[in-house]
Amino acid sequence: MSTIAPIGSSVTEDNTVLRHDWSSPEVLRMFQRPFNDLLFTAHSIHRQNFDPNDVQISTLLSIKTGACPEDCKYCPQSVHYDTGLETEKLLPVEEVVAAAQAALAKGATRFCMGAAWRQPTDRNLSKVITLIEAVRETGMETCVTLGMLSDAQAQRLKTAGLDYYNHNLDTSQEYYPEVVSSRSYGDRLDTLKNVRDAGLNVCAGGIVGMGESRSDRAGLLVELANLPTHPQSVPINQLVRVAGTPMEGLDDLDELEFVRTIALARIMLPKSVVRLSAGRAEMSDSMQALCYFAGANSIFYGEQLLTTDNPEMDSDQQLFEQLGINRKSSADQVA
Ligand code: SAM
Ligand code: DTB
Ligand code: SF4
Repeated sequence: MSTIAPIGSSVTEDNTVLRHDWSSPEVLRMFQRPFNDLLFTAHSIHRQNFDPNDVQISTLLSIKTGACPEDCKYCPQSVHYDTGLETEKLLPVEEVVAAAQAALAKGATRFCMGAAWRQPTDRNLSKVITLIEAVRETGMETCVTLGMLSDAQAQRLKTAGLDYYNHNLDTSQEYYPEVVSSRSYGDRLDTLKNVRDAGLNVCAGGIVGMGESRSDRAGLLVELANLPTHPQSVPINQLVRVAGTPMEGLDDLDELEFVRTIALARIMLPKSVVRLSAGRAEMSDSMQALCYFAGANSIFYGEQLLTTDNPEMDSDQQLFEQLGINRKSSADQVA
């Protein structure tokens, strides 16, 4: 018997109710639940929707580095901050394909290419399309993150066979102006609409540990879950505090608060793949294990993210063995 969707929600083929009517006060109340209760709920939902021992592996490559005109206060690639980063023009196709083949050999199923642009020009988009087509030939899934996109640009990427487009909301609407002034939250939502309407899979998440409040973390998750469809992939980044950025001196975020954020992402976005993204190099094994229990089921694998360090591949492999985690061989993780 099929379930009828309550107002403000949709129902999947297996009768899972996906809500799009969350409110921040409701989510804040969940944030405040006893830790064990919150994790039990999140893990139960995780088990209903995924194999709890599978983790999907993506690898990142910065295909155009630094000199970005935007002023995102967390980002080492902004032209506004002196982080000592060496800028690099768009990489040639041979270099990108070699990196994709190496990632495939190490067990990654998706190759994500990031460019430090506000928005690609149509000429640069053509060059990125050449890269996407070449990476697809390796058999890997492709993801790109290039900044804002018009509807026509999103369509071009879809036609080229791109699988995922990453575009993060980063934080709540209210806190966003504290983080970025060179674009608006509305700009981010417009690009996500263009990506969704083109039929691309959406990868959208945010960053925690930027000095935001718990209610901002709740607000970010509300924005993501109340989109017309849940993003297929949800990266939750912990701020990497890079010297030279305005956020370099911020305090540590409490570890358990980060785990709570993952648990809420799992509860509110039950069918989405939740990626434990930037910041893992500073997380203990036990914190990462708690994140996997709370519902994280994807990571970036490889010694570098875009410009900053990620854990050594050997230590990730060792942790996976200790926890009995399998690398998922395809993006289809449904139990
Ligand atoms: N320029 C494009 C854009 O902003 O959409 C794509 C590249 S940008 C580097 C991709 C994402 O990386 C950002 O949206 C942000 O969420 C994340 N990011 C950048 N710097 C970070 C940092 N220091 N710590 C954690 N996440 C970061
Ligand atoms: C995402 O949410 N995190 C990744 C990916 N999407 C593009 C980027 C993390 C960047 C961390 C800082 C750096 O290495 O430059
Ligand atoms: Fe540019 Fe993206 Fe970094 Fe912002 S996050 S400065 S848009 S590369």
